[in-house]
Amino acid sequence: MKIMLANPRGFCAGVKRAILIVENALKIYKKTIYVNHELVHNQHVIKQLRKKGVIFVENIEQIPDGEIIVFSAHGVSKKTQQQAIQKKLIILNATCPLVTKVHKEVSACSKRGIETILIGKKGHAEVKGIIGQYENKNGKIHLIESVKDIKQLLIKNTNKLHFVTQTTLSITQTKKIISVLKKTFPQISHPKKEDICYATTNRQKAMYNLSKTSEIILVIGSKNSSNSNSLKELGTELGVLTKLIDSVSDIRKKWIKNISCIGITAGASAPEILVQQVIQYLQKIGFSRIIEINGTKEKNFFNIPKQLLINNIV
Ligand code: 0CN
Ligand code: SF4
Repeated sequence: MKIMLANPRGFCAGVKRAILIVENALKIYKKTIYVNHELVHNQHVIKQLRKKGVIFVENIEQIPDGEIIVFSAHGVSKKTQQQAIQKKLIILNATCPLVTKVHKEVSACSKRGIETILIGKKGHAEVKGIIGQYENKNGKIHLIESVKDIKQLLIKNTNKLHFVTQTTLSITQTKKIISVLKKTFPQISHPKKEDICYATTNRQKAMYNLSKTSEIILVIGSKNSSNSNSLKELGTELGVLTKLIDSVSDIRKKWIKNISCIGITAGASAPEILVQQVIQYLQKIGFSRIIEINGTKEKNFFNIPKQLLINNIV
């Protein structure tokens, strides 16, 4: 009985950077660090940071004036940023640079009054932050989640229209939406480089190889993690029973009964230790062979703000 391990899997550069920002801030400031929203969407990471004294809030009004706030990897609206400034909070921005790229696009459209369509998941923190970059009252940002939402769109000037996407969506689903969007609005402009990020893309590519041999795929990631859900959806689309699990304790024996090959991957916010715990459990019950599948090598790295460098070593 064997285990197939996806590559790449787990932490992306944006998540590593966000965690390092908080950990270094704890060491440097030696006081309570507040984070707006969950720093990254992973229960294990959040639990570990809580143990170190980090306080997570959904509304920055909950933070006393003058304290330290970290903006989560998913980014915040301009309004939230303003509120933080008004409260004289010390702002440490852990927004992933690839989310900031989308913010800049939307902000530019807003300034030029170009109506913008955002493909994304309603209510998701990143989506709220992106929508919150569009402040022009004479223009509008429209959120669509699916092809059927396109029909409902009321666009003032279809010649001045742009689209962007959330960074962690399913590539296949998003392609379908974009193709209908382009047919419906032939003049629509779009980003030069795709908004779906490299980490989302590479982890989804790795699912294809994993699905070839696996009878079941375990995706390690939390329920509110968009990129982890995209992996789960893709596995299911590829015809493999795919389960999203937070940790080893979520595995049900009935899923793996009579199974000889289990695929394992992890979302961009899931730490490798959770993968290793799953492997250890499976090894104990007879999955003795581990095969690491080759995949795209990731060299992406994002710097942290200078004031958070410790001994100038990141
Ligand atoms: O799981 P994450 O924290 O976030 P989503 O996939 O839900 O967006 O992973 C990091 C991604 C970002 C931003
Ligand atoms: Fe950045 Fe992509 Fe990671 Fe999100 S999943 S933090 S956009 S690199």
